[in-house]
Amino acid sequence: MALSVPEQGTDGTPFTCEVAVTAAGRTVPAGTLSLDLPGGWTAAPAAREVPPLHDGGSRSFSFEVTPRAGEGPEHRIGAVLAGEDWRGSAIALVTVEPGPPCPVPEDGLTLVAWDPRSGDAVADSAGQGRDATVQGNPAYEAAGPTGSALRLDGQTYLRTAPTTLGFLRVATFAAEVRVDSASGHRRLFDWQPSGDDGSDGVLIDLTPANAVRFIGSGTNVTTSAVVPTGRFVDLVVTMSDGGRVTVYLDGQQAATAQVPSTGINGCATRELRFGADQNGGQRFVGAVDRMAVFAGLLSPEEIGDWQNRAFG
Ligand SMILES: [Ca+2]
Repeated sequence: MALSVPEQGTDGTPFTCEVAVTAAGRTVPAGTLSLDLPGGWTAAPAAREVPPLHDGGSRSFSFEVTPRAGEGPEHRIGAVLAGEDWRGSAIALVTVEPGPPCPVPEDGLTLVAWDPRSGDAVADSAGQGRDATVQGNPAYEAAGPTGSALRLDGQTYLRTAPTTLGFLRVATFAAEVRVDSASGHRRLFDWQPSGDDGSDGVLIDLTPANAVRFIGSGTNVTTSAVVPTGRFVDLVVTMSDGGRVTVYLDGQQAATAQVPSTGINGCATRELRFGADQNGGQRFVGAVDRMAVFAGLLSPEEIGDWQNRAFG
């Protein structure tokens, strides 16, 4: 018996599985041919009756198999031909890329958009309900691109109620920030347990040298993009489907880095923060005006227009 299947399958897309039965050296009596499939997979028909095959004879039987993504990529398919008191079998392997562990947001969706103006509440202009609260001192400066920037005095940061982001194959993070000094690691966006290696969630921060760092998609990369101090900078970080991280400063590409193409696992539920980690530490010092996160990859041409995309 021999099983013929494609090397690669796609979740939910049927493929043909061909089973060749050959009688070599003896007659194969009549039997029932069926497939032994991974959980959730289906075959049509479920079974086929195989007539007796005389020595030297050969016949092929086909099944339509619908695969399902599982936890790992490799799946084993078995074919079993069985009679009253005998059975023969064969196996083959099919690769099906694992599916995301939770839903992927609509491509390009604005996940959150904040424009701090006054007080301790910052509404989510994206309409996704990710409103933020100012933790610390809600003090504003008549500065920044909108003329109302939230002062981040070392005690102050933004936090949402616990929220899930979904699985992000691509993402864009954007903020108008002013860095006042360089000292230690300081958070920009944070939706990741402290100390995580990037397999759970994502964060973007500045290193002690003000270089932009990205932790997500299972890894930690410090880019060569250094944010200048003392003035507002339009900072955008994109992650492509292939794991390409690009940092733009004031609309110009400043650095690229590579992370695995796994994607950002945003499936947990935790606070989205700007300016501090999940423990309230590693606080950013300076000021911030508009911020947004997109479940999409903004192209170099679209980078300069992220504010309109987020706030209309
Ligand atoms: Ca503002």
